[in-house]
Amino acid sequence: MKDTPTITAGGAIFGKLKALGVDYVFANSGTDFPPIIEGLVEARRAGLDLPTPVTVPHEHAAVSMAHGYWQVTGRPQAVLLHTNVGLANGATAAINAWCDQVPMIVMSGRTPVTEHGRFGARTVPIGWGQEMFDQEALIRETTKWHYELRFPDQIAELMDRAWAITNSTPRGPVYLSLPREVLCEPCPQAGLEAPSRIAPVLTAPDSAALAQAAEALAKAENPLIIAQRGAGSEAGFAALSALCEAHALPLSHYWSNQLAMPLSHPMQVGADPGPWLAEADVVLVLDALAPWFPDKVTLREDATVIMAGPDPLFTRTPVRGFPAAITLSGPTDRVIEGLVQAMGAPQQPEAIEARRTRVTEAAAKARGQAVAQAETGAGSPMGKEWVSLCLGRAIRAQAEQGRRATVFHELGCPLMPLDLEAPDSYFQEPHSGGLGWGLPAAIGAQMAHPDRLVFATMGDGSYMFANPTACHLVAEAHEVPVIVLVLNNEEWGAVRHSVEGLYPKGAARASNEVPLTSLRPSPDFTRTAAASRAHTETVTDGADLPAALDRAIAVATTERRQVLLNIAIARTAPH
Ligand SMILES: Cc1ncc(C[n+]2csc(CCOP(=O)(O)OP(=O)(O)O)c2C)c(N)n1
Ligand SMILES: [Mg+2]
Repeated sequence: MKDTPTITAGGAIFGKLKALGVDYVFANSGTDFPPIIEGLVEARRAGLDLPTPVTVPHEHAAVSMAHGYWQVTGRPQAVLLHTNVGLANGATAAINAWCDQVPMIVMSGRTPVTEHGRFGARTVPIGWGQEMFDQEALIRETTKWHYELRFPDQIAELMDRAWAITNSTPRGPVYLSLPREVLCEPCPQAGLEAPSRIAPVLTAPDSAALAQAAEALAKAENPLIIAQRGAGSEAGFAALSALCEAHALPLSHYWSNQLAMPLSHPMQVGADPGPWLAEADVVLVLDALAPWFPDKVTLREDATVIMAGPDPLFTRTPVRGFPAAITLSGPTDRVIEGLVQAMGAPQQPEAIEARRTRVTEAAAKARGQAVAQAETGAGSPMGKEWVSLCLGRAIRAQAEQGRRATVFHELGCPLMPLDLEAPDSYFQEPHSGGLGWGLPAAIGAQMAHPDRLVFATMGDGSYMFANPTACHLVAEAHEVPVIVLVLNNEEWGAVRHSVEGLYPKGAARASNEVPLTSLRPSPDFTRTAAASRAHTETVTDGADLPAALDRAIAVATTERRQVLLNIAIARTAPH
């Protein structure tokens, strides 16, 4: 070891991350960072291949950028935060990543342990002020693995372990805390440029369970698939579409935060599984945390429920009582692949054709109704569905010119009227709902795919939760031409709906203004974005929206500049 060249441990981490396939380290620095910053420059000088460090002026945004990047690439990124305070600011976004099973390596400094006499020891009062007995506790429940670095020469091995665990089924964030004295020590360069020596664990469904599930689905008269988190990959998406086509299996996108099949697929029956569930004899629940509303849905007594996905029982959720007669455990695309093989060619062709006709008609009717409903909101102020309809049309026009698009939705553009086709064309906030995810996740996605059209659509409340100034700074600094649509109803509509839904005849609903939900006077959000030199417009009339979207796309693609449209949305009655 004596003759091996060394590098400051704070910089060694970057070299190893690059070797693990990390392109970006989303960072928010502090007094724990001198050995990281010094080490980074040393590592550059030493010629190590390094990820790009991104200065993100809020930790919630930093973690959410890593989240969005993973969603469109499948490659985990890293986040580097400042001690306990930075970690606490990033904790909500870690809850989101945990809920969505998004892999990432989260790190934060740990205030120096020593008070004097050692390089890196405490120098300023925050060295004492930021110390905790158990800093990892801030993020323990939302990570699969967490540890504190003790020795610099363990960096390469520990990072391999962190990477393998974050990528193992079910995926999820991991955390490493980094005491300043350790970061200051020299670390051997050997091993830093090597890929992981540890392979992630990818589970696969049990073959007997697959055979049972395939038989149940093949014999079912009224099967139904509920898919909430997509199909796992492009291959899974294509395989699921083909499976549903071949066997005439209807699929509902109930509270889905990703697409599992094209919305125009004849077996795609929309967001409400209610009427289908009432009749269903076999239900395949595909990676769905909460596949229906137990207070409103009564399943047939003889219904067989198949729970499938990376963690079909969602073992880290304390209370979840949905039945699961058959469980299929594995990455969603592997489960689908297994089902395709186990089901083979369709049996009972006559029954399948009869069902195909029935489902196709119902699906087409639901699509027609979604468009008609969206068109009722074309006035001033607009309905959210109208914005979706216009955006979907703009995206289809761009697709004809060969340009792909991804929509991020956080109380923004609802799924159905968008009528999207591609597997990674849509992401909604995780079911943990830690608001402020949409805009930074879209920026992370756009960093991965600079030539794609990326739309961040969100409510006015969600926009403010996103630390917009921090996000616009990153978008400008890294030339990220994200198109932000703020669907502005000047309120926390979802909170008001929740009050009025629980107390339909209550005092709050009868009052002029429901307390604690108003966001009036509404700030001029165009000025927030214009502060970072975005192209901005306010749109108040639905008739003006298509042209405004065209201008937004033109600016994003030709000038490569971020855009914000502040869109006036009507306050609606509860859903
Ligand atoms: C971090 C966080 N704080 C608070 C909430 C509670 N919450 C859920 S929806 C919502 C309102 C969202 O408002 P907006 O984005 O304007 O959408 P709208 O409902 O008005 O369409 C709030 C505050 C949350 N989910 N996450
Ligand atoms: Mg709102």
